[in-house]
Amino acid sequence: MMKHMLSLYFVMGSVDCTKNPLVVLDEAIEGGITMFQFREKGKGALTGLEKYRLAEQLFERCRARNIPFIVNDDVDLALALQADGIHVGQEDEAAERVRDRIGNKYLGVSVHNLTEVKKALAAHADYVGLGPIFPTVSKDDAKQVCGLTMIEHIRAHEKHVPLVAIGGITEQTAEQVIKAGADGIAVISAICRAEHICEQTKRLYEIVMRTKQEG
Ligand code: 3NM
Repeated sequence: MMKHMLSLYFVMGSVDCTKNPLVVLDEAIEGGITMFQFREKGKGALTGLEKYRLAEQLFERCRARNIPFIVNDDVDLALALQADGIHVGQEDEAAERVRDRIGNKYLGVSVHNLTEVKKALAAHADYVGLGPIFPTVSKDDAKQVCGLTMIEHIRAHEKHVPLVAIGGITEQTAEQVIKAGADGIAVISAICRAEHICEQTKRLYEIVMRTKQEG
């Protein structure tokens, strides 16, 4: 179930969009995304009521199409909206504490190595997000690139952990990422920066699903 939802995980905030985020999400949903994360971060990001209003509208769209809606690094917002889950990084609120606060909502944790995967699992994370696999233009404070070998390394030691890969993943690299052992790809720019978002999303979905079936 979780491994299916991670297949094509779209991450986005208003800063990532060159047109109305609601339209971007509609097109991405039409194209076949399997999960969505609201990540309102970076220079010019909305805050306070504006952030809340946008989250509410994006959530509404996901709910109508049965797409799990995850909030990045804002437990209060996730709880206020009754979102489906929360995603936290290593520098955000500690995963154990977040788990206590959210009960059985989905909990995702960003990781960069096997030690962090084991810690996330101990905190009862539902999935881990590993990155950046490749160089990314979408995260100013991204860590050093970990490459496909880190996916293989983690998969070799944690056979069953639901794992989504993130960072610089494109139509050209999605297949390698799944073959290395990821259950899915999480992308910002591969969808946000596409000229035709729906068609691009369909292509990504097809690559991921075909490669997962082959494996
Ligand atoms: N987290 P794009 S990399 C949000 O390494 C995020 O944990 C990362 O955007 C991590 O698909 C990243 O445009 C940005 O590279 C992903």
